[in-house]
Amino acid sequence: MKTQEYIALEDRYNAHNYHPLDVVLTRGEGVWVWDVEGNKYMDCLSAYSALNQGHNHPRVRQALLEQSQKLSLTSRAFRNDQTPLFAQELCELTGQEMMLPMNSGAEAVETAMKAARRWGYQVKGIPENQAEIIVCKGNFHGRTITIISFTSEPAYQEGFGPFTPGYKLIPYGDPEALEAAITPNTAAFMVEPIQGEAGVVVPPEGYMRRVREICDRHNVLLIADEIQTGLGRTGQLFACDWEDVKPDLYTIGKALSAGFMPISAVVGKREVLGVFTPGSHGSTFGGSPLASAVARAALRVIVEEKLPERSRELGAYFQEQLRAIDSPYVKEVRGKGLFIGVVLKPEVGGARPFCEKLQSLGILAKETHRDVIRFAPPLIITKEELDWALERIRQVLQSD
Ligand code: IF1
Repeated sequence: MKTQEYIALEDRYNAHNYHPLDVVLTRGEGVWVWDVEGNKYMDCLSAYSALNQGHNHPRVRQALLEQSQKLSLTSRAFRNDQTPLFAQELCELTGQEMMLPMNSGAEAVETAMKAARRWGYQVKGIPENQAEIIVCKGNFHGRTITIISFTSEPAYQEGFGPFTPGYKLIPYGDPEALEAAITPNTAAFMVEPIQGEAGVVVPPEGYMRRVREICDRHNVLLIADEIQTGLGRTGQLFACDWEDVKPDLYTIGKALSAGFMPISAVVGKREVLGVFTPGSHGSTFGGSPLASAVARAALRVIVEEKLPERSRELGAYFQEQLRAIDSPYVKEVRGKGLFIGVVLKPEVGGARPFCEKLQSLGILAKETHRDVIRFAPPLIITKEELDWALERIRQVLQSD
């Protein structure tokens, strides 16, 4: 079948909740993907950072194959010999005490918020049903009804009400606004250390450290949503590490499976995750033996292939080279490590045509918030491959 036939099928049978680039991919290896016509592209999106280890990483694939031949799923009604090792290895790697495995990122976020509310009632002593969670404008934490209840993006909410109460929105990057919003009923502050969907927005230096100190002073939990920024993407294992901040809970997902299947988790303090009792929360597939084996391999690759260090070094080079491009269209290049947004001037009229032009030159990237081209290639990328991409990015960003 040809590209247009696949697109026609998808248009007819798949709900139109996305507007993808018109490329139909059929194979991936490392930073490269191939479409059904045989064209080769560099993947500079990495499935929104779910592919930090690259497509089809051989070691993770091997773990998937081996485990799939032994035991895929038990449900958590029975125990298995993979989940405990996944839990231990994740806690040891992240320096946390306990974890709770789920599937999607949104589920990890829901889990963290349930933990925070219950902690608020049982440990902090918030009166029943009064717990508040503070979040930031421009946030992206997922698509469930509760999560879109506190989005500041009207497109994510339209037609989906009524919404879940108990949330307060404050400006991002403003510690004073956090302090002013806290009440005795505040259970948690949930924040992305760098906002992804908002267009790779890096907060002012010292923000997370100030936030940590304010949360400590008011006995408010700090939940860092590192589903996109975590697991090496920004040049540290977690973006919080840039300021030596340890949150009470991390939400992680995406690259936790190296892109093989949906795997997410909340990892954090025993005092908080300890509030869950049998029957209070769960998931059929969360922490399955298959998922656990895949996640263990995905984490090993992050550590052994030094993906955070690679992201830091290559990201600095990539950003420097992008900033050096003399472009009439670019307003700003921002980001940390290989988590980069090229912000176009508003009068340019949007990043989509630039992404289409990049596609025609063999680079897949995606616009975000109309004016930002996001570059987030797999962290296994080499300098030579980055130079290959830069040559093409220069062609697109320089005036013709
Ligand atoms: C879509 C964005 C990225 C996330 C953070 C939780 C989740 C995400 C910080 C939920 C998910 C995604 C999902 C995807 C596009 C995407 C995205 F542009 F929308 F914001 F990555 F930048 N927390 N991010 O970034 O995780 O439930 O999807 O596993 O919804 O279109 P999920």
